Amino acid sequence: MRETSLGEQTSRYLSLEEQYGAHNYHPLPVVLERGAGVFLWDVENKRYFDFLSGYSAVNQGHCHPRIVSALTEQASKLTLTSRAFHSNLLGEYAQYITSYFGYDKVLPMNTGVEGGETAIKLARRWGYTVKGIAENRAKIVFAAGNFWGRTLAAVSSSTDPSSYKGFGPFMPGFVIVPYNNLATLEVALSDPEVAAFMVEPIQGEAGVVIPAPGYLKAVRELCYQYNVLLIADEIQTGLCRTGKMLACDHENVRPDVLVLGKALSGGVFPVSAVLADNDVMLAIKPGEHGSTYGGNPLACAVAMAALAVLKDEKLAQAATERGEQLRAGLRDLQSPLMKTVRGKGLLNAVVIRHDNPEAAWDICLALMKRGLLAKPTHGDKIRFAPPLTITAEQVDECVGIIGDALREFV
Ligand code: IF1
Repeated sequence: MRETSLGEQTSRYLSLEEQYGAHNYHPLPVVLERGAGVFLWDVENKRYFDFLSGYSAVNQGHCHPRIVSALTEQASKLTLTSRAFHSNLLGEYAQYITSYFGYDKVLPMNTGVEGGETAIKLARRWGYTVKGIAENRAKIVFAAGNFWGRTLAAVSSSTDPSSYKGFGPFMPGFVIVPYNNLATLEVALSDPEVAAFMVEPIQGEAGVVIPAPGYLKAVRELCYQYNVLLIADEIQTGLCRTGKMLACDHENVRPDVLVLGKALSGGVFPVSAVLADNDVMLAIKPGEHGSTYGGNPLACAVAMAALAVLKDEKLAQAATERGEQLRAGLRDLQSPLMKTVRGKGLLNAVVIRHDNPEAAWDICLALMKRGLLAKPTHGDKIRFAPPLTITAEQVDECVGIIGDALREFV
C-alpha cells in the first residue's frame, strides 16, 4: 500500500482519532471540514469532488440550502417531543410521504438499519396474525451479498464474513438464497412459514450488482403467488440515485414494504422510514415498536424538504443523463485496469484488474491526490457515486481526473 504525505492539520486530526476513537473503520487519510454541492474541502483547504456522496445520503448535494434552512428553522422551534405526545409536523409529514410514494401509512425511524429491523418485525407480525404462521416459526428470506446494516439481525443475514464473523450466535429464521436466481428463490418462498423476502433492487455494497432485467418483476409475481411480503431495501438505491425515484420503478414493481433512509434527509442527519399499506402496518399495535427520535419534528421538516428537492430539481432525470455520460466516459478511457464499468443512474462501480490486491486502494489515493474522493468496496471495486446535482462539465472533468490517476498504474 502506497504511503502518502499528509498536511500538518490532517496529521493532527488523524492522530486524535487514532488515540481516542474506536478503530472500526479504515478511512482514506483525508480530514474534511466543509461541503457544498458536489464539493468537499479538507482541513488544508484542498477541494475534492465527492464520488461517494456519504454512500448515497447526499444525493441532493452537501448542505443543500433548502434542506439546511428547513433544519435551522425547525431547530429553533421544536426538535423532539418523543412519541409520548403528538407534534404538528408528524401528521403533516406522514400525509406528505405516504402520498409521495403511494402507501397507506409510514412508520418513521432514524437509521437505515432500524428501517430494516422495523420491516422485518412488521413482516413477522403480519406472518403470525394475517398469514397464519405458527408462533415463533416465521422465516425471512434474504439474498446472498446483501447489506442492510450492522445490527445483530442485519449481520445474521449477511454472507460477508467481515460483517458477521465473531458476532454469533445469530438470529434464527433467516434463509439466504442466491441473488438474481429465481429458481432457488421460488423453492424458498414455497415454504409456508416464509413471511417475507427482503431484497435490494441493486446490491450496493456487493459492488453495484445489477440483477438481470425482469428479475424484480418475477420476484414480485413469486411473492404474490406464495403470499410472501416483498420488502424492498431502497435505502441506498432509492431517492433518484439509479435514475428513477425508486429502483423498483425501473420494472414498475410496487413492494409491499418500502424501506428508505440516507438521502431521505439529504445527509443532514439520520432519517429513515418504512412505508406499507394498512393490512401490514396495522399488524403492530400501540406500544409494540418505536424509538426515542423516530418521527421527531426536526426529521419531519428535513425529510419533507429533502423529498421536495428531489422532485423540484428533477434529480432522477439528472442521474440518468449524468450516469450514462459517466459510464461512457469511463469506457472511452479504455484503461486496461478497468475490467468492468457497471451501474444504473449515478450508482456506479468499476472492477479493477491488477495483480496488486491493494490496487483499488492505491488508485483511490491517487484520485484523492488529484482532488476526487472515492472508496474501494470488497477489495477490487471502486464505487463512483457523486451527488445527483453534478453537472455535465463536472462529469467530464472527473473522467479526466480518473483517467490521469489510472495511467499512473499502467
Ligand atoms: C457502514 C456499506 C453502503 C445500506 C443498505 C441499509 C443500510 C445501508 C442498502 C443501513 C448502509 C452504509 C453503512 C455504512 C457504509 C454504507 C454501505 F458499505 F456498509 F455497505 F452504502 F454500501 N441498507 N450502508 O447500504 O443503513 O443503518 O447505515 O443508516 O456501516 O460502514 P444505516
